[in-house]
Amino acid sequence: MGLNSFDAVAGPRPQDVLPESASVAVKIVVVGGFGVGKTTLVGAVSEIAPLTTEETMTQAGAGVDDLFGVEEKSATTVAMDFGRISLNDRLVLYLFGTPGQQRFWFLWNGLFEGALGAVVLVDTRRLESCFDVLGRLEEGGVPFIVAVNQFPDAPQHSLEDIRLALDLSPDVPLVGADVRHREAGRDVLLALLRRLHTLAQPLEAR
Ligand SMILES: Nc1nc2c(ncn2[C@@H]2O[C@H](COP(=O)(O)OP(=O)(O)O)[C@@H](O)[C@H]2O)c(=O)[nH]1
Ligand SMILES: [Mg+2]
Repeated sequence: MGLNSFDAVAGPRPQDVLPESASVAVKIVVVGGFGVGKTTLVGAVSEIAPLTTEETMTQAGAGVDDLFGVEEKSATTVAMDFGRISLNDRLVLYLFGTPGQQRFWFLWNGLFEGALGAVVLVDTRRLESCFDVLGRLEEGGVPFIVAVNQFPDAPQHSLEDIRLALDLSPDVPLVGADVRHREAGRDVLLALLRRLHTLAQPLEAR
């Protein structure tokens, strides 16, 4: 099965067809609390029309989903986001964004299967919303980086303070980004790839 078989999802537009040279496909998962910008990140970087399962939040979510700071948000991802980005002629990333709300955690089963790494998005207004996610990644041994999605009205903290607040180990990369912008989103993904590359080296060479 060639890599292009994935394109059945998006249809046969010319830009959807991968170059013949594409030979490495990597699965990356984008996780984080509610409203941190997962769908935005996948949409900003994806070169295929991102597949997103947004559903208007129902009363069922009222009082359960923490809307603090994202009051205008009326849709939430119930299944996941899917996108694709070719980082160069050979390397293609498949992005899977998944909801951070606990009630959707059954979707996590299998999501990390075959995933090389994860991007954890955080919002400084609700840092605690990623604690569970970080715990699950650590438990599962999935390599990850943390990207702080800076919202204009969010408190400005130094990355060092955020690292302390999240109790991140010093070797986990922590970057700032405005994931609405393609370049910023791409830089986040590149930071994860650098991390994966480092982890692939023998300890003494890191
Ligand atoms: N100002 C600002 N707004 C953002 C940013 N990223 C996402 N948003 C907005 O925040 C809301 C939630 O983002 P969304 O991607 O749906 O969050 P998700 O629940 O993690 O998928 C949307 O209205 C986005 O337009 C950002 O970097 N800056
Ligand atoms: Mg979403």
